[in-house]
Amino acid sequence: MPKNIFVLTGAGVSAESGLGTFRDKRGEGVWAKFDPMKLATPEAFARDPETVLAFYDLRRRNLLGAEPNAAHFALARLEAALGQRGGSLALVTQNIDDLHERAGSRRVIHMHGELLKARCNACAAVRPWRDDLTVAHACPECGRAGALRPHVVWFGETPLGLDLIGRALRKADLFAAIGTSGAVYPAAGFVAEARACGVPTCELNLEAADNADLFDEQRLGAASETVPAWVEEVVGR
Ligand code: BJW
Repeated sequence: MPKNIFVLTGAGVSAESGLGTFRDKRGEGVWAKFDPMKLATPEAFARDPETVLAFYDLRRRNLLGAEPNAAHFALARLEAALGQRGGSLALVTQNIDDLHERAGSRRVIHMHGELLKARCNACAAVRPWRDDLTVAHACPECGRAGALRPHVVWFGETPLGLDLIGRALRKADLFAAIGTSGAVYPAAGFVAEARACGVPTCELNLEAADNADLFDEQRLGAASETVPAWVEEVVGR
């Protein structure tokens, strides 16, 4: 059984929990309906904070009503199994939801931030936040009003945890990407880094990702089916 596994998850792992994806080949993703440049950039937030906050309020409410699915639970089982055998799972998610944690994953790197946290643009404090967020809210830390924003990573901003991610990639002996379109960097480049280190790579996805040709193995299907089967196989190796 591989000892140190690196798993990158994307919106597809939470799709069956009712959280929408951003892109798909049928043109039904969030970014087919809404312009990301008007909702997911620091410039958009500076120009029109009400619209950006309303978009994230809606998604926060959806998230609070969602439940983890069989793919999230299987990844929590994988972490526990590797731990029992003296190995580790580096679970890096691009998702801002907390479904991995709610399924029992203990260590999750949220490289694009977390929807259930707010960050102050004035003092940089990060706080848990489950309510709607408005420009009238004052920062609980510094008291400044109008500076709170969702603790998420927008286009043009630096993803979080990149040092930890780099170390985990170099240590891995198996790399898997689950439910991600391979369209957004730097996450889409991790598979190439793993390959450069000679690590076997596996894609689990509903439809082939943009970077599908960089994977040694591909398993197409819904994450709630492919991920539990893959985990059972890996744990049994
Ligand atoms: C299923 C399924 C089921 C469905 N079962 N599967 C050219 C080259 C390199 C970089 C750039 C470039 N031009 C611009 C850039 C930079 C830019 C970028 O990559 N742009 C691209 C569009 C080209 N990147 C950035 O700006 C990033 N920052 C950065 O680069 O900083 C510089 C820097 C880098 C390194 C070091 C230091 C500095 C930041 C990116 C931030 C992305 N933010 C968002 C929004 C976050 C908040 C929010 O959620 O609103 O993150 S955009 C959105 O895309 C979100 C996602 O995390 C991200 C990735 O999406 P993901 O997860 O792949 O989802 P989808 O919807 O795309 O795909 C879903 C997949 O699931 C599909 O394949 C389906 O088939 C599948 N699926 N149902 C299994 N049931």
